[in-house]
Amino acid sequence: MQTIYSEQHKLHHGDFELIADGLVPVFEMPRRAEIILARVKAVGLGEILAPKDFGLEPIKRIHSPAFVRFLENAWAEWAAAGHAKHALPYTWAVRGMNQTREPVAIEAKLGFYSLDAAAPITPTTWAAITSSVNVALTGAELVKNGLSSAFALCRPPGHHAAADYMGGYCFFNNVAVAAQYFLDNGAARVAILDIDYHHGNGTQSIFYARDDVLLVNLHGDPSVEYPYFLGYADETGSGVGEGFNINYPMPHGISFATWFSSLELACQKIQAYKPDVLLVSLGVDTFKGDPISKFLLESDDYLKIGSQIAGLNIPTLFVMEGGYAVEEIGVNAVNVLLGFEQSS
Ligand code: OKP
Ligand code: ZN
Repeated sequence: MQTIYSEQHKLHHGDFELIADGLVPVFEMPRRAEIILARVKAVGLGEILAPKDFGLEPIKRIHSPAFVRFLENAWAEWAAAGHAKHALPYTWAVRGMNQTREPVAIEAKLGFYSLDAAAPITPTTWAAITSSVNVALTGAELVKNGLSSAFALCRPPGHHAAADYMGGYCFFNNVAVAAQYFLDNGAARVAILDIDYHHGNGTQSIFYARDDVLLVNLHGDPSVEYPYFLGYADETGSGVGEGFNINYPMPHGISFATWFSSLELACQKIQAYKPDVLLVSLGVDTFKGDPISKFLLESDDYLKIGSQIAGLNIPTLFVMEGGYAVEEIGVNAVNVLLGFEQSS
């Protein structure tokens, strides 16, 4: 399997994120991608390719022009306002406040275009987030042109980002942009399987009213787990999209066997949909050693996940999302790919 990777990811390295304990050093760091790349090389997974530059048009098929403009200019506006530390939001428009009028002050724009304070913007974040989308799109192009699989080693991740908001370490929704690219280049139906520990709220909100994308999410129960405000089982899609969004929320501490039975159900739904292509939002924060998650998967379990996905026999693009047990992230992520290859 070929891997698409760009060194540009290193240009995004926030200093702090806000969690329950206050401002803490970011969990989503450059070393994550470096460890995965090292493991790809160590096992000889396949060729490693640099991304092509697809420009902003494919991004604007998913993200609003105003949001794209905000991200492009955010650091310059933040610096012009006299701030030197990395930009984080701190005020949000909740029920009853104006959620549609873009404010002028950059401090307010940050809240207007975000879900939380876990996506710091640095002077070079823009270069990293555009390269991450290009990594996903390059993988999509390879699969569109006939490869049976590819691994987009994206960083920063994307599945919490919606059409017009960032959050949860995510800025552009890499997997959603890649899914749209397939649809714009000949695919009639695509499926997205999101196995990151956290619900992919951004991907869900982007495709919620559509029937050309089947989205299946396996994740921690949002009543007790981030992102808290989306990801329940009764969210099944709207309008023509009714039935094309499927959530499998699971409680903290569940066994791999229970988790895997949800994966089997997910695969049945995907099989029945008969997609032209499958995209996997590949998070390995389901690992027992993950510092911010509460599932208990072990490294060998990831081989079985890859094997199960290979059983679908659909051209597959893996798109990297989360995983914060940094020293083990390479083994865990690449085990999914090895399990896939061994069963393909
Ligand atoms: C991104 B991805 C945990 C606080 C959560 C944000 C988590 C973003 C996860 N105590 N902060 O889905 O891996
Ligand atoms: Zn996650």
